[in-house]
Amino acid sequence: MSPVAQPENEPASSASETTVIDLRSDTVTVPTPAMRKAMFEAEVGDDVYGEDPTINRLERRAAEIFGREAAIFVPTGTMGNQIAIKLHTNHGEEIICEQRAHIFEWEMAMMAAFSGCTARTIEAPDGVLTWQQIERGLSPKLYYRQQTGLISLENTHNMRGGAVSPKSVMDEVCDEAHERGIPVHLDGARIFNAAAALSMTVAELTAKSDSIMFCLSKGLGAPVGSLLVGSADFILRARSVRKALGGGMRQAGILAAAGLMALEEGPAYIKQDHANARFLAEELARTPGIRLNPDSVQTNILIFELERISAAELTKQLHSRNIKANGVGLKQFRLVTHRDVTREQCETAVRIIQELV
Ligand code: TLP
Repeated sequence: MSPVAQPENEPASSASETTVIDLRSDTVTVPTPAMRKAMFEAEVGDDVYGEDPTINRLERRAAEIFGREAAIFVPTGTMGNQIAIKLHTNHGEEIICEQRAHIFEWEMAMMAAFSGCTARTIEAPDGVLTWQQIERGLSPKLYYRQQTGLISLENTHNMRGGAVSPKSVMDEVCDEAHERGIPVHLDGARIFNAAAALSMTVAELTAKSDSIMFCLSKGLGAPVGSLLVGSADFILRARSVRKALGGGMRQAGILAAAGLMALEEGPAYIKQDHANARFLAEELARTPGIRLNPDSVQTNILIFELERISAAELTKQLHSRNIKANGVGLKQFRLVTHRDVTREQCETAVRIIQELV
């Protein structure tokens, strides 16, 4: 196997940890002192035997919040998505998803490697995949055509600048898919951001999806962990697939304790993250050398086009000024706000980006 490169955006060794402004992702938050205390005090047991009381509490609470029968704690969003894909599909089927969906672009081709499926991608530049678009990608029900095994939605849509899909659009996709016997999975890594932007509960917003994956370790601020939510039978089967993937984590209640705090208290911080992203968007939209429609920024992610400098060069220059941020295309750049970045830090970041572009 040929070696592959390490990320070019490894922290500059000269950067002082205390002054670095990290806008690479909302995955970078560190646990709060209260989370660390909860982790320290967590009651634990062997979760493969179902005996970790903190994990059991987290799973029950997640199911309750989403109005579903059951939930399973998984180490990563990727594992949650891939378990769902495995359970919903058969080898040789197609999965319909948006062209820049995380399951297609960032999950190591696991839909093929693990579930034997190919992606039928559909481009939705605004990040909102509608039934009208999906319908064109459906396989005809003919014995000599590979079949659509699953439709996967992503809300918010990461690589489309944190775009929010409204409930009406998701509901229509689910209704039409279900009429044709096709299940719908929701990559809801940032579903709490979507719900906050729409001022509704995650249970309302996701009511018709067959399964939902959401991350504790993004906007909610936990150090580790995601949940897959669905029917009791689906989650029981998910336990076997999680074990097969090496995701049986034993005394992981120390992680679930932080996750519980993130689940209960994290949603309250999201509005602030959105306001900070809006601030960045408005400032950067009027910066020469940057192309961005500020109205497209609805949540905590901004993606904009660079007109003069490459994304790799901007990443490098920013590093030397103690700001971490990444490109998501040759000239496409992403900034993500989160709990560990303040308005003042956003102001500093804007000033430095304006100097560099
Ligand atoms: N996204 C990460 C990177 O992988 C791009 C990030 O920094 O945004 N679904 C969506 C929509 C995601 O954005 C991510 C992570 C995942 C799934 C996977 O979560 P993890 O990283 O926990 O496997």
